[in-house]
Amino acid sequence: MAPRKPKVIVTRRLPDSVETRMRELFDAELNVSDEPMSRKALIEAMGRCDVLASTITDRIDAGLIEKAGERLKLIANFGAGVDHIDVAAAAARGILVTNTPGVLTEDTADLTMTLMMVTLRRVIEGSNAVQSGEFAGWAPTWMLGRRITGKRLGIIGMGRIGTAVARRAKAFGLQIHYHNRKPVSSRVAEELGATYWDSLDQMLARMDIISVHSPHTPATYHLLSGRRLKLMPKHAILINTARGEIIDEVALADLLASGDLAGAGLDVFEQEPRVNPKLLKNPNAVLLPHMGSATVEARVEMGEKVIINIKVWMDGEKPPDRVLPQML
Ligand code: 8YV
Repeated sequence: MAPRKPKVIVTRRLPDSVETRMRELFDAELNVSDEPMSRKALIEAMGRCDVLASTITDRIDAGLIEKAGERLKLIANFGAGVDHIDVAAAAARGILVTNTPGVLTEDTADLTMTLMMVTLRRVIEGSNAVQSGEFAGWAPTWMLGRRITGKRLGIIGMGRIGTAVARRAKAFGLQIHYHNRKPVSSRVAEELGATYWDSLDQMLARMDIISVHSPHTPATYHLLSGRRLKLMPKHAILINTARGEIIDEVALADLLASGDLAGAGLDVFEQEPRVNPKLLKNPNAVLLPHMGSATVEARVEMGEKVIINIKVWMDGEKPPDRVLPQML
């Protein structure tokens, strides 16, 4: 039986309205400083709470779960991706894991389109040119990017976010292609005019833009390996708003540096917050600090989902957003 007011330790600062509600409903301990928790601090927290409200900056591996106290029954993650949590180890210890899917879909899809357009149309370079006083007047052959309409977009991972990107991209006149574990329903395929590729290699070799939307799991780690990245045409660009680990970042940086790939728009990196120095120096790389879900609305709704998951668990029911090992 869950305690009447469970001890909930919140590992990072969350929106004010979320934190206030958490204090009303739970015995909530907030992180006022917003400093990411060290491993030591996490062990200490997991030793004395009923619920840990975690974020992506907490690496909750099997070793940490092994040290968790008897009280810990729920890890209610603020975020959809749970690759920073060993879900199988948690399940083996009887600890539930929940996440916050759905509420960040549209915002992440918007940022994906932004990256696509900013990369193809050289928006950052153009803006920097004006701000640095380099703009000497319009010229017919200066600052030329590539047209978006009519290009082929290959989406890797056609879940909620991949599909939301496809809908937007279709409106921009892109041809939709995708690689997924299985084809989408015929209704969705028809709506999007989408072409399914069971071979990722085949799709990569034929697209103008590739956008990554699969979760990071052992099966998708370096899915875009050096070998696969080399299959992409030289003029193509690569967009990633999913997880850095899905792409071999060193290989990508090398291909961009040698001009064997035209550009990349990246919101996520393999070893955040560290970014490959070769990428930092490359004008064809548009780099953002993991802000796919960074809207006021998404972050509040993510917090509300965390609260609902804890509350439902507290009431003795199954929380709606359970993540089970077999789902990964
Ligand atoms: C979140 C994300 O901001 O939800 C996810 O999986 O990648 C981000 O949009 C982050 O994970 C919060 O923990």
